[in-house]
Amino acid sequence: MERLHTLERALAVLVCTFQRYCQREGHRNTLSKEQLRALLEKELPSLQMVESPPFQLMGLLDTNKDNQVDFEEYIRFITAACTFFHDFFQDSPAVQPRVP
Ligand SMILES: [Ca+2]
Repeated sequence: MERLHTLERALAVLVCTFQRYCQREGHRNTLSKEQLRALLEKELPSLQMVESPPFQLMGLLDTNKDNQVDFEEYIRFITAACTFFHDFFQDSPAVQPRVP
């Protein structure tokens, strides 16, 4: 596989993380409340300390009220998280984060 650049890797991680948690059970293209909770606990533990609990967050993310978080709803959440991180690191030195 050709080497991915930083933003390409970041996009792949965002998409693949969503898909990995969706495909564990149930609907294969959406996140249930339990899958959202698992994703947040394992992949975004630092954000949980400042955000609402997963079940409240589910109510905010699930804009079409089908009790699932689809990819578009997930990306809206990622956009909000990126904005939070941008604001948080606004005055920090510009250093590339380490991506495993
Ligand atoms: Ca939904």
